Amino acid sequence: MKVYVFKSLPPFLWGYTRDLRAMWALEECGIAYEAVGLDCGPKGLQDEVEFGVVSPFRQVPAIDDDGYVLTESGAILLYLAEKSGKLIPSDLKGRAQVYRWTITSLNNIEPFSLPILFADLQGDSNPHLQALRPWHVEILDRFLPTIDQMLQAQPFITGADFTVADIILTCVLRELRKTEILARYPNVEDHRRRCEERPAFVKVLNAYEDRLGIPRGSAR
Ligand SMILES: N[C@@H](CCC(=O)N[C@@H](CS)C(=O)NCC(=O)O)C(=O)O
Repeated sequence: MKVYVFKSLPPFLWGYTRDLRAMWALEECGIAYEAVGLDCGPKGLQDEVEFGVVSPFRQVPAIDDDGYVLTESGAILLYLAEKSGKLIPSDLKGRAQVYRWTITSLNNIEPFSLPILFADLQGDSNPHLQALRPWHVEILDRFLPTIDQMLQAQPFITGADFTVADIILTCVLRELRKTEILARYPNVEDHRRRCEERPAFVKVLNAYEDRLGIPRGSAR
């Protein structure tokens, strides 16, 4: 399977990009893959002719499974789980819980975590995002207490087992890892730490840093 990932990125994006999600899931699912590296910006994913065929919005990640092309990190992770029969239960109701919490991360949390990340990265050069930051934090402070309580009662977001919903949750919450917000949610932070300690994530993060040609630990 081919997976389209970044091979160059500006430093402020190191460790935040969504190709990490796809690579992590491929490793966890034990699917053999070839990483196709693209440069960020013109001459890379914006201008590369072949990539326009693979990804309608010219965005990373994308996969090509023997001619079957898929984009959207959430869809890719669910596909990999279904294909391998790993990181997702086999029964319909169990699978629906994985869909539910994957969508919660992408639909309830990421629309607010991402603008907070960009507000912090862009600082005073983007007063509009700065002005919205308290409101975005307030909304997350509505969702995260529930997730914190859940993760106090169970090790993973859908229950006893690690699933692709935990990969998405971890990666979305990594967008907040340098903020003040997650310190308020110790069980959420503990979940993120446990997930990031998994050998598959460590391997993928090392490979990500090597591919970008950046020092070990700089995307952590
Ligand atoms: N909803 C998409 C978003 C993909 C996305 O925004 N990818 C970013 C990298 S994390 C990208 O390729 N940005 C470059 C661009 O949009 O030009 C997903 O979850 O896969």
